[in-house]
Amino acid sequence: MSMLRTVSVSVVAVTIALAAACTGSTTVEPTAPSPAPAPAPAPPANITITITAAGVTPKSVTVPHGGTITYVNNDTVAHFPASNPHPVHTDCPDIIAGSIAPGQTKTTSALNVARTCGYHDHNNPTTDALKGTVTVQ
Ligand SMILES: [Cu+2]
Repeated sequence: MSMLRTVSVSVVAVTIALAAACTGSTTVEPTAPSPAPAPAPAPPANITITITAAGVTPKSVTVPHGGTITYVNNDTVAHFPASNPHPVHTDCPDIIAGSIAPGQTKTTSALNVARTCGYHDHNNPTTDALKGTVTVQ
């Protein structure tokens, strides 16, 4: 009798221990997976290209899909950024905003075709400082 009681108590104790272990395992949260590194922030949707007597800055820009370019003419003469090739400007006509008077700015329409385009100043088509590259993502 006493032996049976000991066995029964042991079984109960083991059952409680297993239940506790089981319960314990459910309360331990699995280690959360490390969050993926944040992607690089997208470039701003509007990119500014500044034109001075020294040339265009920056020489190379990247525009997100649907973004625009604003040309700022800080020179004392008109400039006319235009897609290559001169004089027909057929590569990327959407990056053309027209002739820009001194002190004025002009903004393109939304650029929706992913490609890389060279441009030049249509008024000074051989001036390297006024040439640049636009990449539309
Ligand atoms: Cu031209």
